[in-house]
Amino acid sequence: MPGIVKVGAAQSGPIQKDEGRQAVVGRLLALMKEAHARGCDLVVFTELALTTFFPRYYADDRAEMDSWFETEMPGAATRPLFEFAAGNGIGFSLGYAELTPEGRHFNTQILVDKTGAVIGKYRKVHLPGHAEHEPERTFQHLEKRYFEPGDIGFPVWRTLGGVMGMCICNDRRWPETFRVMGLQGVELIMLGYNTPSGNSLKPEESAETRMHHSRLCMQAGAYQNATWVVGVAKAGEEDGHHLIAGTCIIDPDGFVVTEAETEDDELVVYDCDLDETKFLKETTFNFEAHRRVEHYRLIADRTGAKPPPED
Ligand code: CDT
Repeated sequence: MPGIVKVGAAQSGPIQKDEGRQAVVGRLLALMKEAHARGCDLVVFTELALTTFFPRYYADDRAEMDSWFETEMPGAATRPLFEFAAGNGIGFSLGYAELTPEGRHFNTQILVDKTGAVIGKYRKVHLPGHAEHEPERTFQHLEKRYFEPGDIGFPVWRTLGGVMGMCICNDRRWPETFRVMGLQGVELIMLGYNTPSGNSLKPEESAETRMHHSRLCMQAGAYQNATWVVGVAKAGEEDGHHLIAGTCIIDPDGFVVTEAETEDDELVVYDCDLDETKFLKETTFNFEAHRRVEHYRLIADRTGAKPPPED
């Protein structure tokens, strides 16, 4: 049907520290097979979908962490995903830790088309957490130690009959992420997340509040840019650390149209009609007609907030 992309949001349940790539890929492949059986055009996997969320572990020597990274994509372990995609005409998007031939480390998401070819790559721009061990935290979040910020920006790609974009986890908390893709006419944004249920610096913050924050920014990003958003969690109790679930698909009005019911491997499927992005793109969020860029300069010129001086 013109305009419709059937999307499978493939939530991952927890991946324990000692679970090997082959076993994990087996789980992802089972989700991809289910997606194919249910007629999906595209299956979206989560952030760092091949391993446990390793940035919670500190290593003095960061080279010790290189075993969590992929040096090639596809590699021996991930090739079955590409073979299934090509053999069955299904696209997918996969998050993983990327170690480049030059020795650079990125938190990366790729987009693979129905022929099994990598047609898009995104490297996480907004890296949360910290670079050094911080004992005052109830747990560590060392993305700033193990990754460098993405160097590709927020590109979009024409594929599957639409304009597709990607971002990763913490990126969803920043409206700039969505707007930069919105300005390129994005119609469907794929994003995976590993979001701890607790705040390491604010123990009283509830998991419900964390879920609220997650949904709030994805729903706002969808509506304000008239785009579909596919948010895919890695969920559940991972090596004693709980991650929120809440995998969902959000329409261009900002409504959650379907969502996961569990904290396990679970596929959530929806027919995303890309034509539904048109109304808001042509009216309320007709950027050409309504944006006032002459007043937005600070957004690109200033990084930190600077309140006016006190009297
Ligand atoms: N993976 C990732 O980016 N997680 C972060 C946790 C930071 S807590 C605000 C997230 O934004 O969900």
